[in-house]
Amino acid sequence: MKAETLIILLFFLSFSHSLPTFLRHKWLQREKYFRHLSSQDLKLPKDLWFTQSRDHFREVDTTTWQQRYWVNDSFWDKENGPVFLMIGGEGEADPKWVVEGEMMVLAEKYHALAFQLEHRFYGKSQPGADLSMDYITLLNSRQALEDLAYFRMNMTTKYNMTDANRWIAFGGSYPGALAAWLRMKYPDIVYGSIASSAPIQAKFDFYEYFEVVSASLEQARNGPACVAAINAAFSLLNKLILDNSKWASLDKMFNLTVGLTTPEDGKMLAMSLAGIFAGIVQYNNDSRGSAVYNMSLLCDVMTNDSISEPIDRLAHLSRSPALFDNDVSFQDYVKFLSNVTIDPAQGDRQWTYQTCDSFGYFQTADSPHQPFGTLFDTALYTLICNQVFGFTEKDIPVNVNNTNEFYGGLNFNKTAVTNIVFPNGSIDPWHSLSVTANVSESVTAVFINGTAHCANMYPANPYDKPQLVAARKEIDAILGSWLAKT
Ligand SMILES: *[C@@H]1O[C@H](CO)[C@@H](O)[C@H](O)[C@H]1NC(C)=O
Ligand SMILES: *[C@@H]1O[C@H](CO)[C@@H](O)[C@H](O)[C@H]1NC(C)=O
Ligand SMILES: *[C@@H]1O[C@H](CO)[C@@H](O)[C@H](O)[C@H]1NC(C)=O
Ligand SMILES: *[C@@H]1O[C@H](CO)[C@@H](O)[C@H](O)[C@H]1NC(C)=O
Ligand SMILES: *[C@@H]1O[C@H](CO)[C@@H](O)[C@H](O)[C@H]1NC(C)=O
Ligand SMILES: *[C@@H]1O[C@H](CO)[C@@H](O)[C@H](O)[C@H]1NC(C)=O
Ligand SMILES: *[C@@H]1O[C@H](CO)[C@@H](O)[C@H](O)[C@H]1NC(C)=O
Ligand SMILES: *[C@@H]1O[C@H](CO)[C@@H](O)[C@H](O)[C@H]1NC(C)=O
Ligand SMILES: *[C@@H]1O[C@H](CO)[C@@H](O)[C@H](O)[C@H]1NC(C)=O
Ligand SMILES: *[C@@H]1O[C@H](CO)[C@@H](O)[C@H](O)[C@H]1NC(C)=O
Ligand SMILES: *[C@@H]1O[C@H](CO)[C@@H](O)[C@H](O)[C@H]1NC(C)=O
Ligand SMILES: CC(=O)N[C@H]1CO[C@H](CO)[C@@H](O)[C@@H]1O
Repeated sequence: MKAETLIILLFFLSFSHSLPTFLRHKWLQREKYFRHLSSQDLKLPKDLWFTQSRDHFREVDTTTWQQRYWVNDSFWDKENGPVFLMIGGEGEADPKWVVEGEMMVLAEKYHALAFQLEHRFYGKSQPGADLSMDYITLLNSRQALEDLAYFRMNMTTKYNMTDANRWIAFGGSYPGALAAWLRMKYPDIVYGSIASSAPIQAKFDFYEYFEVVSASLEQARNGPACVAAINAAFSLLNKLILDNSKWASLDKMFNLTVGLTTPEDGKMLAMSLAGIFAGIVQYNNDSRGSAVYNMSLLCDVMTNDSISEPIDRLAHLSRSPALFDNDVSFQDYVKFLSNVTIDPAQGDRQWTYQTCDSFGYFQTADSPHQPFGTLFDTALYTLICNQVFGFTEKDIPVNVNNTNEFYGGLNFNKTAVTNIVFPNGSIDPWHSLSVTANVSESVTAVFINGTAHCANMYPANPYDKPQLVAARKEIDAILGSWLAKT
C-alpha cells in the first residue's frame, strides 16, 4: 500500500504489537525496523476468545462478538495473588506482553495472574463484518471500558476469584489512558492502575507535541545546531511548497512517487518530513535494542556540512525507506483510510476514527516554538476526518470537549480518584497531555528524565539509564504498597 504518509500524525504509538501506539501509518512500516518487544523466540500463550456484547449502551442490541485475550497463570497464587490486566490498544495486541516486560517481572514477584485483552476493532477482535460506518461508530473508549469491566466480571467467575485477588490495570499510551479512566470510572473493577505515557487530556490542536520534539532534539549530540539546521531546512521547504512553480523541483528532491498537485499534498509532504524526527524522538533508544536511528544519528546528518544545504540533508534522510514514505499524496492517503476491509495488521482507519470522534491529538506545526515550518495544521486533519468519515469542521472540537468533560481530562476529581501512577518520559512528546507531577498521596507521577514513550514497560536491558532503572523500582514499590493494604 502506498498510501502512506502520514503519520505521525496520528500519533500514538502503538501498542500494536501492543506497544503504545501513537504514531501511525508510516510508522507501521517503521515497525519493521523498530518494533521488537524482544528478539527472543518465546513460547507464546494461545489465543482465547471471550463472548462480548456489541453495544453496551443499547440493551436492545443483544448481538455478541468474539474478543481475543491471553492469559499467563504460571506465577499465580490463587489464594491471594493479584490479577494484572494489560489493556490492548490501537493496533493488534501482541501476546508477548503476558510473557515479558515490566508487567511480567512484577507478576512473578507478586504471584499474579496475567491477562491481556485486545481492544475492540483492532487485530482479530472485530465486532463488525467490516470497518464501515455501520460498525465503526461502536469504536470508542467508553465501549472499550465496558468491555474491560465485563471481561473482569466474567473472569472472576471463571477463575473462582475472591476479593483477595485484586485487579491492577496496566497500559501504555492510549491504553495507559484507558487504564487511568478504568480506575476513575470503575473503581470497583480495578484496585489500581499503572498508566504509562497516558495522554488523559484530549486536545484538538496538539501543537505541544512538536515543541517537545524540538526540546528533545536540543539534547542530542550537537542539539542546538541540529535544531537550527532543521529550522533552516523547513523554512526553505515552506517557501517552496507555497510556490507551486517549485513543486516539480520538490518532487525531484524528495523522489515523490506521486507529484505534488494540491496544497494538501504540500502539507502532507511537510508533515511526513517532520514525522522523520517525531518518529525517532518518540521512540528514541527505547529498551527494545533495535535503534537503527536515534536522535543523535539524525542530528549527525542535519549538521553534516559536507552535505551542502540543510534542505539537502533533509532530502538525504528522506532517502531511507525506514524513515520516509515517498508517496505523500493526500488523495492516496484518504483512499487508504477509506478502505473498510478488516486486516488484523492495520489500525490506521480505526485510530484515525478515534481521533476524529473523540480525541483530536492533532500534531500540528501551529506553535512558533518548533522548527518544522507552519504548514500542517488542524485544517489538514479536519479535512481527513471529513473526507474519510464525514465529520464536519464543527464536530471535532466539540467531540474533544465532550471527551474531556466525560473523563475530566487533567482536571479529574483529585479527591475522588486514588491509586493511579503515571510514568512518563521527559523526551516523549506525549507527556504534555499526561500527569507529570504528584496529584495526591495515591495519584502520583513517575517522571523519567531522558526516556521516550513508554520506556518503563519494556524488558530491562543493560543500557537502561539509571533513572529508568529507578523508575521501575519506584513503580514496583507503589504497586507493592497497594497490594499490601488490607
Ligand atoms: C508466563 O511467563 C513466563 C515468563 O515471564 C514464562 O516463563 C511462562 O512460560 C509463561 N507462562 C505461560 C503459560 O505462558
Ligand atoms: C462469561 O462468559 C461465558 C461465555 O463466554 C458465559 O457463559 C458466562 O455466563 C459469562 N459469565 C458472566 C458472569 O458474565
Ligand atoms: C471453580 O470452581 C468450580 C466449582 O467449585 C470448579 O468446578 C472449577 O474447576 C473451578 N475453576 C477453576 C478455574 O478453578
Ligand atoms: C526513488 O524512489 C523509487 C521508488 O519509488 C526508488 O526505486 C528509487 O531508487 C528512488 N531514487 C532515489 C534516488 O532514492
Ligand atoms: C542508546 O542505546 C545504546 C545501545 O543500544 C547505548 O550504547 C547508548 O548509551 C544509549 N544512549 C542513550 C542516550 O541512552
Ligand atoms: C545511537 O545509536 C547508535 C547505534 O545505532 C549507538 O551507537 C549510539 O550510542 C546511539 N547514540 C545515542 C546518543 O544514543
Ligand atoms: C557527512 O556526509 C558525508 C557524505 O554523505 C559522509 O561521507 C560523512 O561520513 C558524513 N559525516 C558524518 C560525521 O556523519
Ligand atoms: C483494502 O484492504 C485490504 C486489506 O488490507 C486489501 O487486501 C485490499 O487490497 C485493500 N483495497 C484497496 C482498494 O486498496
Ligand atoms: C472547548 O473547550 C475549550 C476549553 O474549555 C473552549 O475554549 C472551547 O471554546 C470549547 N470549544 C467548543 C467547540 O465547545
Ligand atoms: C470530588 O469528589 C469528592 C469525593 O467523592 C466529592 O465530594 C466532590 O463533590 C467531587 N468534586 C467535584 C467537583 O465533582
Ligand atoms: C535531566 O538530565 C539532564 C542531563 O542529562 C540534566 O541536565 C537535567 O537537569 C535533568 N532534569 C531534571 C528535571 O532532573
Ligand atoms: C515530578 C516531576 O518530575 N515533574 C516534572 C514534569 O515535567 C516537567 C517538564 O515537562 C518538569 O519540569 C517537572 O519537573
